[in-house]
Amino acid sequence: MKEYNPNDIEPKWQSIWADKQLYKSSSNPNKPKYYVLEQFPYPSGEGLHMGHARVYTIGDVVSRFWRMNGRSVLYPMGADAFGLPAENAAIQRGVNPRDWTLKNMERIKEEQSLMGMSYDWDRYIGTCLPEYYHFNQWIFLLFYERGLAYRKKASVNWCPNCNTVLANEQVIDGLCWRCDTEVTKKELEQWFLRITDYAERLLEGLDQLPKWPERVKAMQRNWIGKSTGADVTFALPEINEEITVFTTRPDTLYGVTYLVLAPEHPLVIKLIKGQKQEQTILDFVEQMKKATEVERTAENVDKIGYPTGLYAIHPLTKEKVPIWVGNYVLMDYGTGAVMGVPAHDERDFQFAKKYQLPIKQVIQQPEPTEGQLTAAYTGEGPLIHSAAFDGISNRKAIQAIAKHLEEVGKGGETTQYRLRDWLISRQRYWGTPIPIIYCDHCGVVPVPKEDLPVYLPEDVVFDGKQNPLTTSESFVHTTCPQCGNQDARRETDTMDTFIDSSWYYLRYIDPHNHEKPFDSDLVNQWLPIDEYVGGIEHAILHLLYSRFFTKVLYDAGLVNFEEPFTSLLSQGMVLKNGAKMSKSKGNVVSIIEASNTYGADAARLFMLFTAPPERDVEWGDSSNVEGSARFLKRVWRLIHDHHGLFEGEELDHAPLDDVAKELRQRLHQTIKKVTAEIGERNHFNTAVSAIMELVNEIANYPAESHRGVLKDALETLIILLAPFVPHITEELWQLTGHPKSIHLQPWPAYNEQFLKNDTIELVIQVNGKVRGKITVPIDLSKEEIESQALAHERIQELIKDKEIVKVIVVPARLINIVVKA
Ligand code: ANZ
Ligand code: ZN
Repeated sequence: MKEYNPNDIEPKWQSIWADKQLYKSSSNPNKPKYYVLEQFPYPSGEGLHMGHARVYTIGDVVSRFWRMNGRSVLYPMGADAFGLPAENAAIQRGVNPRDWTLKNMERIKEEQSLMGMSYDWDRYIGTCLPEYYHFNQWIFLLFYERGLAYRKKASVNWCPNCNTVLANEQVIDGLCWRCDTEVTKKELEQWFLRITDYAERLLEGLDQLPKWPERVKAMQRNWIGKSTGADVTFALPEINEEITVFTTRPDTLYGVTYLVLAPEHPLVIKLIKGQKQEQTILDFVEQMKKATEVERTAENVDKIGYPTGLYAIHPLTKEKVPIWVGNYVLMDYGTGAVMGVPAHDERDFQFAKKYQLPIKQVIQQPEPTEGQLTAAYTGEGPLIHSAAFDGISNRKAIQAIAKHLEEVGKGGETTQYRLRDWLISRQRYWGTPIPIIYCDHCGVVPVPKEDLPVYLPEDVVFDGKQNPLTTSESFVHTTCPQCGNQDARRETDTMDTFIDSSWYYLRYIDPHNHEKPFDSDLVNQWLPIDEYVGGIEHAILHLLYSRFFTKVLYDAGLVNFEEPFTSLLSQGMVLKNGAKMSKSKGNVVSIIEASNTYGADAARLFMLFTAPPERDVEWGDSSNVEGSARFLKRVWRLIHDHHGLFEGEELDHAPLDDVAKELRQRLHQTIKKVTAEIGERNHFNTAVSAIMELVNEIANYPAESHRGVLKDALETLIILLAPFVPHITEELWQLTGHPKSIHLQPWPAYNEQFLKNDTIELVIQVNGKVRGKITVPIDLSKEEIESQALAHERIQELIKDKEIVKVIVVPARLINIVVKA
């Protein structure tokens, strides 16, 4: 017998599969489709580790399973190839970002192949290639035409270390998501995508996604942050203006004792003009513009404010309310102005205490305290000091007061979203150039679609001090496509790389199309994606942007579905010594190392078997994976021990004895279980353990027993293992005399009839007490059961002197013999 040596058979089969293009996908009208996708890797130059391998292995099992189950499977791969690391490498090592990235892309492909992945490589896409980013530009222009891409001067998050603007999502606790540098603010003309127009649809769409983890949906809902409340308008007769505030609590309107404007609020300058505090407040405004959202609004941050000296008129009481400017009010939420209700809002309470502003209670507590409130009362209760609304519950008052405001023309019900428009401008080189030209005569001019792609220039300077695109004369200077003005300038910002990943799953369908991003008919055939495998870190950004893109493409008539991902599988991490594998922690087990040491099959099996896919897996020391390798050796030996079966041995046609029937039953139960665990639940771990139990059964099967059943069990075992461990099963399939690839085999079906037991155990009771057991054929008649029970040796002994009153047979359970002494 040949020893099991993964280092021999794995590379051999990988190259045969590649030569034969075994995994090439094509839509077949006779087969239902199944689209499996994993989030594509980032070619950062660090190589792939087992955390990556786990994602790919999960997707690969799903693809192989559905292929064997008669689906037309699409399973593509690519590289998310634009972004900062390539550019930083260019700066640090003096290499060309493109060469560096392309080299890393090749390396990743090789590493993925080492794991035995069944990708259709003909559909490979790299987002940094002009044939891909061409259509980033095409889609940008589509957004522009539809009024969904616009430019605006904005105070943006700025990372002084990366020298770039960051989206809100890329600022984590006030730090740059990449380099942990403290983020500051800066005013720049920036391009935005109007994702806020889609806030409600993005929210509602989540309800149509039952196969998404609740946790991910909750994170998206939270990010979109819908609030219902009311706008309330306060008049400023002295300067003939008004201030509108957004509140979720119109029920507290009679408790307003002051207003607070965000420092950036456009009215601030007008209000403080000529006031004593003018300069102090202007300085404060400047200071606040530089601060981040977290610095201004975190709970432990001191509330700071200045009175403007002016008053607004309360819309219902007509009382004068002082107007303040304060750090804790943000310009880009609601209206940038709030009504201060210190009695019922924690922040307002702190503010009022600090600046000795009046506190007016308008909701009654269940047990009223003596004198002043010592904290904001944020609970429910009937209204007090609220004129005509006194006595009604504050819940009811929310609507009642909003309605009243609408009647008197001072506001009304409204909805706000936390979601902000998507800032996509990056002052960086390694990204898609935004296809816009600025002309002194024509203004902002989109590059005509026929002039795309706008290529990334090569004649640029990488010194880390400026946007390299601005250093390319040949790029910046251009001719206006509208008026021919030769002094036009190109936009030098590039697009956020999240644009690339917002539609790549559509490009896989039609990756070589040079006319348009994709053919709509083809895309409509394959999408939505049936299973999308990826990390929880993308729960908000990537998944929200992709859903947004899909809805815009839907509105433009380019796709006929609104949600791109039907089912989402968020896999857990692979840990090493309790920590996430990462280069900085020095605990990485690379794909190359694992496949050399244990073989890809053993590594795959280990990760699939150890935990359900959503949970973390501890890689541990080598003994863990060696357990999986031992199991594979055992299977290898088992097949070899019975090689005679596959070499023309005459099989008997005798009826099956009990042992053979038992194995057959076990086999069919295993098929049923494995099929459901993979196909319905993605529980690969329990599927593998069911197969392991089957191996034990087969190993214990007596060699002299029915040989046909044994052969069937062994062949089926190899097929059931094929999605998990594709190399060893391919080798064994060939060794057992099958010329065609196992990966083209149909998935085994189970037979309902064989699942059932032939015999059944029944309990015998005498006067309700258990006295014995009998095993009878499952279809035995009641009379037969009764007579066998009465013939039972021990029972005979017990009832011999007694009178039998009656015998009760409960089918499939028991026989109760009722006797009289
Ligand atoms: C009066 C009030 C009384 C409020 C009360 C709350 C409790 P969410 O739920 O997050 O939408 N607010 C409104 N715009 C703001 C801004 N630009 N910056 C900071 N705070 C702002 O929060 C809405 C509440 O946050 C609003 O309701 C407003 O305070 C404040 F007992 O108005 B409320
Ligand atoms: Zn022009």
